[in-house]
Amino acid sequence: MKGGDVLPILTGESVLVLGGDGFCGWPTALRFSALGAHVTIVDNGSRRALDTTLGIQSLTEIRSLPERIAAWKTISGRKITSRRLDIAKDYAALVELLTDLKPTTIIHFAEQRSAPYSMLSSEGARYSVDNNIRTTHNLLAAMVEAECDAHLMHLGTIGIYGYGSAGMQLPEGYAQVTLHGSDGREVEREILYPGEPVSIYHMTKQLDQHLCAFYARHYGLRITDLHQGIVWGTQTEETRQDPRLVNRFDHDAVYGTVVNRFLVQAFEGKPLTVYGSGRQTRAFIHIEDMLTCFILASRTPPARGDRVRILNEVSETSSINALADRVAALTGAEIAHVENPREEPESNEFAVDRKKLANMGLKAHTFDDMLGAEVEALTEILSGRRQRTLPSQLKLA
Ligand code: NAD
Ligand code: USQ
Repeated sequence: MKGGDVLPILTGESVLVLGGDGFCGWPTALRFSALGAHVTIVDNGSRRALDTTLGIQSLTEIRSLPERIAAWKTISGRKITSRRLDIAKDYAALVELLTDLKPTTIIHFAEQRSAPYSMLSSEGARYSVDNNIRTTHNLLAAMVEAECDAHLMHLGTIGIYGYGSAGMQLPEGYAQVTLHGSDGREVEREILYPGEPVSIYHMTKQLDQHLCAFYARHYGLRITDLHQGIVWGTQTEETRQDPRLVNRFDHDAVYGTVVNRFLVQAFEGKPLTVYGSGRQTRAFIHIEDMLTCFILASRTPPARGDRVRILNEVSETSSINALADRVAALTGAEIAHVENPREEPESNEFAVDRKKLANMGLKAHTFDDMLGAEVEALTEILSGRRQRTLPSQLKLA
């Protein structure tokens, strides 16, 4: 179900993409637009501002949001509208927007998403909590106030549970427990699976999950919380149609995720920086599969009165060592074990139940299927920029 297939299956839908200028949000806005939805992006530009503050930048040359949107109109003939709005701060404008727009689907990406940034300083921690909890709670409260019946898809994260699955698969949100009453009775309950986040950022996602559960239970909002793994890959069917549509690609130590970092390190002829033992195991999903998950989830919203639906959005798990080995095999890069700058368990197993999206039709791609193509895509992206940033072309070994 890619944009290239262009079946306008979403005609008549009004989709609000909060954080639609970001790495996940921009390709999502394009995919929903390509499928016929009327898309509105809300973003406050905070991520671009943080890049400036931290002295980092996307490897790809991303255009301003108005330029991106204008390019999409030229190329596809489809209109995306946008609003610059701080969802954490301008509650009244958010209520007004929901009242006027009456979206059928809201996809909420608008949060500070770097675990390292949230642990860098008290400023990073406080900003992450203030921003993330307020965007989510303002949105939920605004939906109630504006009597908005949209299906809300919130971006959560699989790491809210910590990184151990106690010899079992992490369930999709809920766990059956047996409690023992004072009279000796056994009481069966189904509870939200307990989180054990290892960063302030991941903790904000756990708090979000409780907010979503409350608003679904108490106000009948229809909510899906997608517990997403580390998204890898850069370009999608739509973003590769024109250089002005290119997605962002972070590879610095704060916002760059591990696959991107390893690929760029290989490109630069530097060793791959495996933190600590490399026996940390993480969950991953390719960016095209991420888009498919959003389409699948948007087509099957929960009913009013349902509890918050939790979907584990993960294609595979891998240790960082195994990932480094794969990148090294593809590129000939060296591997270096460096001191781990993060506070995280040095070693963990990680198994995740991901049947729900598979049952909806997700046929997930793996590193085996897609990593070689990503190396080629990156080579293509960088071919115009090599002189400025990177010394050598990646060679497929
Ligand atoms: P990103 O930083 O690229 O994009 C987030 C966007 O939200 C930015 O454009 C930012 O300006 C905007 N934003 C932040 N706070 C805002 C506010 N108060 N008002 C309006 N706009 C605001 O991040 P991303 O990688 O696209 O991640 C999107 C979401 O997906 C996040 O919630 C993140 O936690 C989640 N997620 C990402 C990954 C991943 O690997 N990238 C994995 C799992 C979950
Ligand atoms: N790592 C290295 N070397 C590096 C960079 C990272 O070994 O050069 C290791 C880290 O120590 C960590 C693992 O790779 O053990 C993953 O780190 P990451 O930066 O790729 O991803 P993470 O911090 O987990 O965060 C990312 C996104 C976040 C999302 C999360 C999904 O930034 O928004 O929520 O993935 S998850 O952690 O599965 O919940």
